[in-house]
Amino acid sequence: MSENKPLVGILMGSDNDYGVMAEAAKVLKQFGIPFEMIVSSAHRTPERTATYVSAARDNGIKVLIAGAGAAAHLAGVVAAETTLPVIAVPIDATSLQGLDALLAMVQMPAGIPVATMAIGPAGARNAGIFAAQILATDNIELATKLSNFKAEMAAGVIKKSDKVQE
Ligand code: RP5
Repeated sequence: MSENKPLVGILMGSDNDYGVMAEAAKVLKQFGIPFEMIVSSAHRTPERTATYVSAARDNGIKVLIAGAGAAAHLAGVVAAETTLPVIAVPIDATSLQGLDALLAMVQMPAGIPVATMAIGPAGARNAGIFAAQILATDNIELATKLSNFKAEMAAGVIKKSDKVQE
């Protein structure tokens, strides 16, 4: 994997989404996956979004992650412009606590799929892991890193279980 050429593009609808979407970035860094992040809104900057996404494949991007809150149509708009896999992260940005974004993302009509994660930081983290899993389908080195990650997670659970029995 080249360290410089981004394989994952992370879009977020507002700079206010950064705190959550940084979790996806952290995971990608952990797995040594090059990525880029941009703020681009489906409704405030529609042309910027379309331009970035429609060029993404030619620019070497393999997976797109879109995080947004409120009436969160960003992931759907992104998916409309590309045949790359799109992972959606609903963000808690309104008094509906992310349920609005979750429903907007998960209820895509037939023909334009997006893979919708959980609301908030856990969803962003899972988006990073899911992107890594997509990239690992033809990358044995990355697949090994993911196996080790799962083994470490399991060991952590067992260690905590031992503690509660003490
Ligand atoms: C969405 O609206 C963004 O993704 C953000 O989560 C939400 C609110 O945006 P700001 O008003 O905080 O910029 O487009």
